[in-house]
Amino acid sequence: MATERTLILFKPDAVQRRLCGRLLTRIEERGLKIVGLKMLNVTADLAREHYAEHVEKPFYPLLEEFITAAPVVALVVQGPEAIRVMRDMMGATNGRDSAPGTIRGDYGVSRQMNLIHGSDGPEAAQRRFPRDGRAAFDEDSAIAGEGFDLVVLARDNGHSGGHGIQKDGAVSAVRFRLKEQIGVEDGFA
Ligand code: D4T
Repeated sequence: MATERTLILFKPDAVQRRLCGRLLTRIEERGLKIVGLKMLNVTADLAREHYAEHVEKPFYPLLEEFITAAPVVALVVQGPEAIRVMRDMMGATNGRDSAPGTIRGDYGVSRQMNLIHGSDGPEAAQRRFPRDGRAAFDEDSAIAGEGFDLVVLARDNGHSGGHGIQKDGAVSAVRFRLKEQIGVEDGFA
């Protein structure tokens, strides 16, 4: 039984719907340990890196628009087989296919606005928090609570207002689509 670390994102819809506390609670109550946490804006560059396997797919432009349009909460979660345990807790990609009791199955019916991301394997976990100079989630620094700003600062190219709130236009775009798709207003207005 391996102790693992996995990168989890609470996506913009989870943040805007004020679900972060509930999601953190579920993770902690399961017995997993949060070893780092940061709110950040995902830039277009970071989105392309994060979703490298999807960049050429037809749904990617909308996915990038969604994931970059408002803040996410990124966390590193540690525990026994944490990658698989988190994936099981998240449920199927499409909220409509997710079993009740899973995060996506309990809180959503959307495929794109599916609340949460979790690394799907050690390779993805590694790639998605790389260990080069701009790594945010280096294992040792995560434990120490250091390093979390690095990827954000390196990638924060003036896109945000400095506190994780993006330009009005981008937020409005997500607000509109959230309201249209799940009937929930933006939380940062
Ligand atoms: P992530 O990567 O966000 O944890 O989600 P999954 O691992 O469960 O699902 P994925 O990689 O197949 O998809 C990534 C992301 O793209 C969105 N998506 C997916 C979308 O908007 N339209 C689509 O047709 C598909 C397949 C949802 C999750």
